Amino acid sequence: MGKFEYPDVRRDDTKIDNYHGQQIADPYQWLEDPDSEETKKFVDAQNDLSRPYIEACPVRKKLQERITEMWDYPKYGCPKKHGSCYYYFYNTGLQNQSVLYVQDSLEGEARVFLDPNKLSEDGTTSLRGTAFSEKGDIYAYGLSEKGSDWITIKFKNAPSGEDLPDVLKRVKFSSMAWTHDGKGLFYNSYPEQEGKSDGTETTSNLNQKLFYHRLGTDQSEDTLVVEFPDNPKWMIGAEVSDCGHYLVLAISQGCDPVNRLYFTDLRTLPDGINGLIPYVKVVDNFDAEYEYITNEGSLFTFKTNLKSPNYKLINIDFSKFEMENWSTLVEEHEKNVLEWSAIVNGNKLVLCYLQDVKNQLYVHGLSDGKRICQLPLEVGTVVGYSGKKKLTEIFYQFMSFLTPGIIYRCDMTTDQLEPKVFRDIKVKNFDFDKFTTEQVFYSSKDGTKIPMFLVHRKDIKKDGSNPVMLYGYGGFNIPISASFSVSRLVFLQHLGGVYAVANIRGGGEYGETWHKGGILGNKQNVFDDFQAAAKYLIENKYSSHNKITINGGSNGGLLVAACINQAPQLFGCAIAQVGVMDMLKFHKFTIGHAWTTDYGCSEKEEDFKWLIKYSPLHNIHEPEGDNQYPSTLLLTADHDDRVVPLHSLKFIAQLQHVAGRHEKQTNPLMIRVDTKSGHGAGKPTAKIIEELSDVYSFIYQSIGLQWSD
Ligand code: X98
Repeated sequence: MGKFEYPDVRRDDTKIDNYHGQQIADPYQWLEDPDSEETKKFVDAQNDLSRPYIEACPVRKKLQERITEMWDYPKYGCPKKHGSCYYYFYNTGLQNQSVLYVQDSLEGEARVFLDPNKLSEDGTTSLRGTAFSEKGDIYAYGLSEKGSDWITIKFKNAPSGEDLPDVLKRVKFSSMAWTHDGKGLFYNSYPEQEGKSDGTETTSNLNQKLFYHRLGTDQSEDTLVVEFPDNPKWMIGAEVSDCGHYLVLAISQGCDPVNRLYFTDLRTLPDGINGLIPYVKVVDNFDAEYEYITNEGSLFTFKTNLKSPNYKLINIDFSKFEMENWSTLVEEHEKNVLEWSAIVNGNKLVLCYLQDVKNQLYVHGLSDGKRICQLPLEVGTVVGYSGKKKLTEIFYQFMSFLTPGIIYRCDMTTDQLEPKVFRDIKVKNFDFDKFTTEQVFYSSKDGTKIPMFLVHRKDIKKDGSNPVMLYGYGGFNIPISASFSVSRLVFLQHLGGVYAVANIRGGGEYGETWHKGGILGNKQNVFDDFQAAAKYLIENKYSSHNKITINGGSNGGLLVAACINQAPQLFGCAIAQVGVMDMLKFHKFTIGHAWTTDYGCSEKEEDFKWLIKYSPLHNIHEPEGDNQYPSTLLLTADHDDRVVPLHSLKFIAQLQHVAGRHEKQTNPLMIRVDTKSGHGAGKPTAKIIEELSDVYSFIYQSIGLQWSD
C-alpha cells in the first residue's frame, strides 16, 4: 500500500483498442462520459481526497490573504477610439471581471459602458470577443458562461448604452466583422448537435459556417455565406477590409500558422449579402499563413511566413494576384520574429518583433516598407495595443516579470515620435528593488541553446536550497514572454522561491523553425528541453531536484505529465493544469482535431508510433528504485470544452492505480476538479485566487516550504 488511500476505481479490462495491430487497453474509458453517475462519484471522491490535503496547509490562509492583498491594484487596458469616444477596460483590483468604460475624450469623465460583473452572481459570465461597428454606434459582444468556448453574441447601442434585442447563439471560435454600412455582422456558428452544448459536452466541433446577421432581424433569418461541407474541419476566419469593400477569408484546418486566402468584393454582389457568396481563391493550399494587415484599393498587405519562418510583410494586388506578381514590403529578419503589425495615421506601420523572447517596436513607412525609427522599450513584453489606420495615435501596454504595466501613447503625426507614459500601473506594498530578472541560455540534450528567464531575490544563495517553480508550454507556435503575476511575487517574497520560464521548442520564440523543432516526430525535443532546464537549475545550484516544482497548462499540462513519466527523479512536485493526457484519443473531442497539426493523429501508423512513446496516459509506470513520482496535482474543470476533463480524470485514475498503490510511492498523486469553470479564459478573480492558493498550498505541503514575512 502507498501512503495515501486512493479511491477504489473500477477498471474495465474489456475495453481494448487496436491501433495498427497493437492492442491498447483503455480501462477508464467510462470516465469519458461526463454525465454518468459513476464519473460524478469519481470526481467527488477525488476532490474529497485533495481538498483536505490542501486545506491542511498551515499557511493556506496567509497565502490567500497575501495574494488577495497584492492582487488588489487597479488594472487598466489600452484606450481604443470608436466613433468619437474612447473605450477601455478597468478593474478596481479584485472585481471578478474587468469593466468596459467610455469617455468622450482622454481627459473626460469615464462612465460604465458594460459591466460583466452584473451578468452573473459569481462572476462566471465573461466577455469573449467584441466588435464595434465602423461608425462606433453599435457594439457587438460575445458572452461566455462558466468558462466554456461557446459564446452568445449580443448587441448594444453605443451612444445610449441600450441593449438591442438581437441574440446570436451556437457561436464558437468566431470572427466578428461588421459591414461598413453598419447593417450587419459576419460571425461563425456550428450546426445543431445532439445533446447539450453548454461546455460540459465532449462532442466534436465540425462543419463551422460563416453567417451574416442583419441587425434587427431574428437569427433564424441570417444568411449562410460560406461553408465547406466537403471539409468538415475547416474553420472560416472573416475580416472586412479597412476600406469596407472586401471580405477577406482566412481558412484554416488546425492550429498551424497556415491558411487558404480567399476574398470577395462586397460591392460586386448583385443581390447584396443574400446567400452563399462567390469568392476568389488567391491561395488555395495550406503552405503558409496570410494575415490581413491593410489595403490601399486593390493593393493588399499581408503578414506571412511563406518561405519566411520569422515572418515578413508582402503586398498582393488583388487585381493581378498570381504569385509572380507578389512583392515583399518588409523583409524577414534573420533572427527576430515579426509578431504583429498595426497601421496608424494612414501610412505608418508599427511592427512588433520578438528578439530572444523580448519585444522591440519599430515604425516603418507603409508605402515603401522602410524603417523610420525604433520606439524605446524596456526589457519585457508588449501585451496589448490599440491603433487604427484612420486614427493618429497608438497606445501600447508594456509588462515584465517585475512591471505590472505601463501604457504608452504615441502621437504618430509628428516627425520626431515621442511615446509618453499614459498610465503607470502600480502595486503597493512590494519592494521591487529586492528582486531581479535574468535570462540564461542553457544547452538541451541535443546541444540546442534554450533561453530561460529566472526571477528571484537579488540576494538568493546559490547553494541548491531554493524552491523553484519551473514553467513551460512548448507548443503551437506560442512564445512564452515575460508577464506580471502577483502570486509569483508572493512565492518569491514569502517562500524564498525562484520563478523560471524555460522557452522550450514547440513555441514561437524563434518563429516557425522553433515551432517545427517541437512538433510531430520532434515532440520529444520539447520534453528534453524542459528536463534540461531542471538539470541546469540543479547544476548551477539554484535548486535541488526535490525542490523543483514543474508547472504547465493545456499543452503545458501534457508537458508536465510526460516529464514526470520520463524523469520523475528530477522534480519534487508537478502541477499539471487542464492537460492533454490521452494522445491516442484527443482528436475525438470538441476542437481536439485542430491539434493534429502539432501532435499528429493515432489513426496514422507513423504518428501512432511517436504518440504511444510519450502519451502521458500510456506511459505511467511503477516507481523504480527510489524514483517515485513527484508530488503531483492535476487541475481541471467541468466546463473545460477546450481540453475536456476526461484527459485528467483518466490520467489520475491510472496514475493512482499503477504508482499510487506502490509502497515506494509516498508522494501524493491528486486532482482538483473545479465546477462552473473552464479552460482558463474569463475565469473570475475570486476563482483564480482560490486556485492559486490551493496550488501553492499543495506545493508547500508536499515539498516542505517555509513562510517568511
Ligand atoms: C486552440 O485549440 C484554438 C482553437 N481555435 C480558436 C479559434 N480559431 C481556431 C481556428 C482553427 C483552429 C483552432 C481555433 O480558438 C478562434 C477564432 C476566433 C476567435 C476565437 C478563437 N488552441 C490550442 C489549444 O487550445 C493551442 C492554442 C490555441 N490547445 C489545447 C492545444 C492543445 C491543448
